[in-house]
Amino acid sequence: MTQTVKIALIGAGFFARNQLFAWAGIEGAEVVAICDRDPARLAAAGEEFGIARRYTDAARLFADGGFDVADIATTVASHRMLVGMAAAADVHVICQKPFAQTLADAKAMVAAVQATGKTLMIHENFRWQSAVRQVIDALRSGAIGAPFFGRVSFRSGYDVFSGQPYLAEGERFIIEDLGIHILDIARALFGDVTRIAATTRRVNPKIKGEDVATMQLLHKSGVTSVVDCSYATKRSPETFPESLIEIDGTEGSLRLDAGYRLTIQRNGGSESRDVSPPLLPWAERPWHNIQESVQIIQQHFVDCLRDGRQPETSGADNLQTFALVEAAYLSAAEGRSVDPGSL
Ligand code: NAD
Ligand code: 89Y
Repeated sequence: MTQTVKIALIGAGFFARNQLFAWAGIEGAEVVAICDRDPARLAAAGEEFGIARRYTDAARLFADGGFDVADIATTVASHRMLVGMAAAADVHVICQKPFAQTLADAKAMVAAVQATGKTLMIHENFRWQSAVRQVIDALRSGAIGAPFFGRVSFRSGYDVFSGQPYLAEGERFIIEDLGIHILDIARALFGDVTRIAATTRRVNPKIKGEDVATMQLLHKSGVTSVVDCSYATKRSPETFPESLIEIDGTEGSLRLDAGYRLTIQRNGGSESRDVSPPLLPWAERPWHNIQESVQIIQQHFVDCLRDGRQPETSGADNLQTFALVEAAYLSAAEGRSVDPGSL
């Protein structure tokens, strides 16, 4: 594929703005149409990014066509319907996380796009944050030998509810919204999981779902990892939205500490470096870490289309991350460990 990749973005809300900025920075990609059922949001995004083709009805967007990729940036309730429409229109698909409301839906959505032969990528971007990527690369290069223990930790008191009010309203919160990313990082580091045990708590009385989750994972590789997430942690410095990582390996250990400092220790020596993400021209702190990963994952998608390969977080791959989310909720509800493969 050498010509421009034409994209239609559906859902012009809080997060889509990052996706629109990122597309504008990717050579050979162009957003040709935009859709949001909210006319005010549609107009605001259309004006800011100079997109003339605007729709309030996704069915009309697909009927008019003229694009190669549907980039779905709506909240989860509409994902199944929109992915179905994209499959029927025979276009490639990017869909935001959480991919679906149930694992059965997620499997059906993967099958629907697979039947068309088109590419489906879940916008699972945290594993693409440049600091996290440095950890993945160091581990895969054997910097600390074979890993046997890992911890991926996201603890914050940042107010995510003002930008995303729906997060306060769902029966489920932190595992489905944020833990999904952190579980995906654990998979990127240590591979797929055979058992997970989780506990959850709601600390903030103003929200419906859980805002603390502590999960222990046994990976097929033999690694045990702890994935812990909290939006109830009042501490200074506030580390939102950093994922902190520590890994023990047979030859040494590695830490990604607060402030984007990566330390690798081996043979009695210690090497530490700053792996802070760049501040892209359109980005703002503290979100710049996430914003850069949006640019990187969208570039990865375009590269995959050009090279005819599957994205790292393809729909099929994401079923494993999604199953971990479901298994974590089941484990917490029933007080037992769960094999995500059994779901
Ligand atoms: P939002 O509510 O601000 O925006 C969603 C938009 O979609 C709204 O403007 C709404 O009108 C529109 N919409 C909903 N259903 C539609 C339909 N059927 N047709 C057309 N438009 C429709 O939500 P948000 O905070 O931008 O989140 C969107 C998605 O992005 C969520 O799934 C969320 O989990 C995800 N998200 C991902 C990251 C990340 O780092 N990957 C960060 C934040 C949010
Ligand atoms: O929705 C969430 C996400 O995907 O990244 C951070 C976030 O915006 C709030 O938890």
